[in-house]
Amino acid sequence: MAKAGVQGSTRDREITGARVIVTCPGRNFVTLKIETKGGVTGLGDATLNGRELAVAAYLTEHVIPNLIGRDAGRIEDIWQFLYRGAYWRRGPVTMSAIAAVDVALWDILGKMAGMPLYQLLGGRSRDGALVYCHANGDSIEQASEAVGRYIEQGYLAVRAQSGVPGLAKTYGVTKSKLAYEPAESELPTETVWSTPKYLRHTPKLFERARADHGEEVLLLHDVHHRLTPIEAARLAKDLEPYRLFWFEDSTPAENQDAFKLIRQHSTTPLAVGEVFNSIWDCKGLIENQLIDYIRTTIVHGGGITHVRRIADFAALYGVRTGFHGATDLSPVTMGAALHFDTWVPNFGIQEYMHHTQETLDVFPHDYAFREGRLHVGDTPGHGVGIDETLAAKFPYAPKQLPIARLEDGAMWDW
Ligand code: KDG
Ligand code: MG
Repeated sequence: MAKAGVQGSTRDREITGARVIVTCPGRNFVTLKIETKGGVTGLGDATLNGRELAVAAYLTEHVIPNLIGRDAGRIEDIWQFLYRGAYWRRGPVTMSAIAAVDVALWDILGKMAGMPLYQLLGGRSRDGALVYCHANGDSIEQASEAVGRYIEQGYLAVRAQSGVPGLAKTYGVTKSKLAYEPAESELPTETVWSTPKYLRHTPKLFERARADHGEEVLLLHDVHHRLTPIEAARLAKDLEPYRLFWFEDSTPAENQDAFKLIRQHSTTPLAVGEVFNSIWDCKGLIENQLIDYIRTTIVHGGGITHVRRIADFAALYGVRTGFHGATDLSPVTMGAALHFDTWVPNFGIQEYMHHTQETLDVFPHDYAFREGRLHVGDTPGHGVGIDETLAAKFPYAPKQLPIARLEDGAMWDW
C-alpha cells in the first residue's frame, strides 16, 4: 500500500475499484472498500440491521459501476451525484449505501493528507467523546445493579432498561445480561407489548437508580417508539424528578409535530433520530426546538457529508448530537463517528455498546475507552481497518429484528 501523506495528485486519486465485504463475526456487517490508482484504499460501513443484503446489492449493482474512474477527492460531487443524480432519493437502503461511499472517500482523503479525519473536519473541539453504555436487568433491582457495575468501570452516563412485570420480553433487556442484541433469528421473533404495564413500571426504575447511585451519574432511557404522543408526554413528566439526561424515541417521529405535545408537558430532554436518514426527517423537529439531541448517525444518514449538514443546522437551535452507536453499526461507523464527535462543536454524547471480540479482531481500530470517554487516535483517516482473511471466516447469517404485538394480537411498533 502507498505511504500515507505523499499521495494526492488527480491521477493517484482515480477510483480503480470498489468491493463489498459481508462478514458475520457475531453479527452481520457490510463494508465497502474503495481502491485508488495511487494504492490508497478507504473503508465505509453500509450495515442496515436485518436488511444487509439489500444495501450490498444496491452498492454492487447500482453504485460501484458509477464510481470507477472518478476522482476520489471530489467527495461533495460524488455525494451529490449519488443523491441528486439517482432520481429515487432517500430511504435507509440508499442513504446507507451513500454513507459507505462517503466515509470511504473521507478515509482516503485523510490517508492521502496524512491526517486523522477530525483534523480534516476542522480539528479537535475536545479531548474525548462522552459515551453512554447499556445497563439492563429482568427486574428493577437487577437493572440498577447493572448501572452500578458500569459506574465502577468508569462510565459517566448509563442507559437503563428493565423487564416489565407481565411481559415476557422487553426492549433493551437480554437474557445473557450482556449488551442487548435484538436481531436474533432468521424470521422475526414476536414479542408482546403493553403500554399500561410499561408506564406504571418505568418511573420506579429511575426512582431506584437515583436512590442507589445518587444524582451525578447521567441516566438515559430508550422507549423505542412504543408510545402515543400523549402517553410519551405523561411518562416524560413522570420521569422529571429523576433528571434524565435524555428520553429517547418516545413516539414514532414520522409525524414531527407529535413532539409538540410532549414538549408542552415536560422539560425532560428529548432524543430521537436513529432511524432517520436525511435532514428532511428532522428539519421540523430541530427548527421548532422540539428535541434536544439528534441521533442520526453517519452510516444511516448519508455519511459525514450529510450528517455534517444536520449537525450544523441543529447547532443554530441549540440541539446537540447524540449518535446512535448500537453494535449493528460496525467499528468503521464507530471510528468515523468518534472523529466527528471529536470535532463537532455541538456534541452531546455518543452511544457505545460493546462489539464482540471477534468483531474487534476483524476491524482493527485505534479508538479506546478511558474515564467515561472514547478517544480516537491520530492514524490518518478514520483509523479503522478490516482483516479480510479473518472476515472471510465468518459467512453471512440471515437475522431479522423482532416485531411487537399488543396483548390482543394487533401489530405495534417494535
Ligand atoms: O438495529 C436496531 C438497533 O440499532 C436499535 O434497536 C438499538 O435503539 C437502539 C439503540 O438506541 O441503540
Ligand atoms: Mg434507540
